[in-house]
Amino acid sequence: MGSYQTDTHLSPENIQNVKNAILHKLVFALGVEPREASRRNWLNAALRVVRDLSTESWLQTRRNQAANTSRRVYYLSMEFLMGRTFSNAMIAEGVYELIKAAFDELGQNLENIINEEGDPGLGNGGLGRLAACYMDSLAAMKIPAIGYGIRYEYGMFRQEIKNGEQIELPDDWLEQTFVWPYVRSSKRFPIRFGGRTWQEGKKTVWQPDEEIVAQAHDQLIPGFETTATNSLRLWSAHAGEKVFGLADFNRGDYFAAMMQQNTSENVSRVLYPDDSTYNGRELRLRQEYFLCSASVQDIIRRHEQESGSCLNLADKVAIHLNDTHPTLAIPELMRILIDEKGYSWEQAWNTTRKTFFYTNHTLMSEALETWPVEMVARVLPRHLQIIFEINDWFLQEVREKFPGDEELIKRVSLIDEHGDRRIRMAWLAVVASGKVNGVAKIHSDLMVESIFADFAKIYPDRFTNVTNGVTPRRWIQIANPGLAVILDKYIGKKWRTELTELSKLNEFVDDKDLQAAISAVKIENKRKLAAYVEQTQGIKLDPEAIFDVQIKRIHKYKRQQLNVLHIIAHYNRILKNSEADWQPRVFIFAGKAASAYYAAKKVIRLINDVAKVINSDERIRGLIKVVFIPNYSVSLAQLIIPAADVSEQISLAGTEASGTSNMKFALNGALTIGTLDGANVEILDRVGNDNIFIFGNTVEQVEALRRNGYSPYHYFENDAELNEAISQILSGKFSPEDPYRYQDLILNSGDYYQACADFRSYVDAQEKVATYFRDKQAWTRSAIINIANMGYFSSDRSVLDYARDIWKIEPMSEKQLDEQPKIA
Ligand code: GL4
Repeated sequence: MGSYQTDTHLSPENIQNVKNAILHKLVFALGVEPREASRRNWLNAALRVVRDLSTESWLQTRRNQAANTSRRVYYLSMEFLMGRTFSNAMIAEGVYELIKAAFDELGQNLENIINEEGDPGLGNGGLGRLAACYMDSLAAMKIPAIGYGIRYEYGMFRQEIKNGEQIELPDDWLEQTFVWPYVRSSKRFPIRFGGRTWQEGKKTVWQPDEEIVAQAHDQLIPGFETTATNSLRLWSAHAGEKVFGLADFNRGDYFAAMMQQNTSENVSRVLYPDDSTYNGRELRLRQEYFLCSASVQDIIRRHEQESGSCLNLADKVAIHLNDTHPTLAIPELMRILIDEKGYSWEQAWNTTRKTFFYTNHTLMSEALETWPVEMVARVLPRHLQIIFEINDWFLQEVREKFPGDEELIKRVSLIDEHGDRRIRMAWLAVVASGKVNGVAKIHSDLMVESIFADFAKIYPDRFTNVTNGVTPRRWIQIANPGLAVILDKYIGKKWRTELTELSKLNEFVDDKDLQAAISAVKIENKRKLAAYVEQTQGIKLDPEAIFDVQIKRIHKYKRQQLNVLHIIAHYNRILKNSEADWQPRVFIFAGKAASAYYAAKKVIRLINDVAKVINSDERIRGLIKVVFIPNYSVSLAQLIIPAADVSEQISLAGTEASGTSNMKFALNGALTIGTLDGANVEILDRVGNDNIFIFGNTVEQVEALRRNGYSPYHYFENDAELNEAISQILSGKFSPEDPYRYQDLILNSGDYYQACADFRSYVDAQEKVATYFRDKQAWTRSAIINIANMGYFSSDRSVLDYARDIWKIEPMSEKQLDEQPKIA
């Protein structure tokens, strides 16, 4: 133990100890004098103090896991959107109040210090944030797990809005020294590319022509109220000796040699800023292989060290693929087992198939990764051979099961032979995985009916569902401390690790004190958000108005354009009857558009153009405010979600695999307006029809419309309000300086996501929202029902489902975590 206590007992002695510890780090770790310390210095000093606490548990956990040789899961993901670490670590270690007290005595405000921390954007959106919630839950649930990802030098771009348009700027997050991770200089692995292969007898030899080095950076993942502390290991790319083109050096061309170093380090330079669209560039392939090769080498090294050999790998190791991005781990494991460990092909394949598990996160065809055979032949020639061999084995199996069905063979072959030959990565992931899951009930059902229908016939037991979840530590305790206090009072403190405890609130839905407390906290959160918006954008918001929020990636299928159409229709209604008693409304948007996604960027511009016209129209007396909050991030989500009254989850049915912000909003007492899509369906099941606003066509209706030749013009011609709103956009009402700006937006682009078809039912649902909101008591009662019934959507439940049904891993007991003698 360090020199201070870890319990939250706020004795003067404990506070003094923590104060001393912070001062000690400030002076001796950072070399800064207290009187000249900036907020960031204080943050870094305190982060170090908390890291010391976590480090002790971390080392202890590793030793106990190793001694137990327990089965572990390795979670491979190209994205981890972790959010800030400081508050999370403080609450996990139980020292939040102590540190706050210490800072009070040091004359510093803890909240300001917390807000000083950067927010590493090493992910795009839901998929990356899910990985982060799972890391938190795996530790809290004491499941032995290590996350593997890439330490991008530049994360998701920083978004600015200039003249209504998105501008992308580099996010130089490493510029601010980030003291949380440990650099593990001894954990380096060579990553090889290119070259050629040949046979030496039965053995295949691969001679690569390029080698770079993967260097490990470990972030501690402290489990909440347990000593269990897992790791997230992120790899950075470095020039290996071999790429210092010797020839260049010998010629005395230092500069050319160093340039090559730059190229190899490109691999971990920047995150691809695209959510759910596959990008076929070679650098992305290299990034994916870089993650896979470094992680698999590390997994094997650890396994050999703990078990003495490589033999029982599949008994001890589960490797989880977060979407297809890390699928190259499959041929990489095969390669190492066969070429380096001397396994036979059959042995290697049997081990591999028992080791991997795969989650599919989207059905959108444009997201399905397929790599050109030609490119893989060039970059990873040995892996291509292995993939071909897996394909031969697999197609043989299919031919035996379904003799004579050559059409089936073509459809399921790992190689798509249409046009240039391509490897279908999702097919490879399915063939090599013990289990394949979708992320919400409806998505998992559609998955086996659509993209994986053939595979579901071949491997009927392989497919399953694990509905996504979110961590209550970050999404209630940290984001909404006011709500946490209320919950503690009414249902006790256990909800933090047993979220189904929330159902106890169902007893109190009519309790006037609870209702008053819940609405007071909501108003308080709305004030906080309003202050931020006023300070950053100069727009004043009325906290009594409905805060209606759509925050997520900007994408046509998520239909921000439908939201805008309603806003315009609502604006028109007010103008036509301005004396009526309208409910004031604030419409809040945030989210980034992929930098190459033209239509999505146009939607951002439309939102801002509409905001400009409506916000400055005095005739509507501030009854509508439209706000686009730039540079959406995890930290902004923590500010915005607790302040929402209405959660917009309006994707076209069948397109949003699950969604996770829908869960966070409902958990924080917002009412959902949503389609029967993704996890909305399961939220409806739990809160009941009276406490959610469901609208729009079902998956079946959407498909029927598609089959019968959907046309947006039909709706445009038959719905006067829709007609008016679209006509205003098209005629330049919101862009008078450039009236043709939105010509290609809604009608002319064919409205693939059927916004026009759902417009009427959406507007009607929005009417119901406004009317219901006037009945404050009924609204708050519904909000409480939402909170009370969100217990299922904890990521603790999700990871326990994975551990039990997919990975077959037992959580460790506190006793097991404490077996090995302490280090210090
Ligand atoms: C996503 C889905 O779009 C989203 O619905 C889901 O909640 C998330 C996590 O499972 O995964 N798939 C991709 S790709 N990006 C996502 O955010």
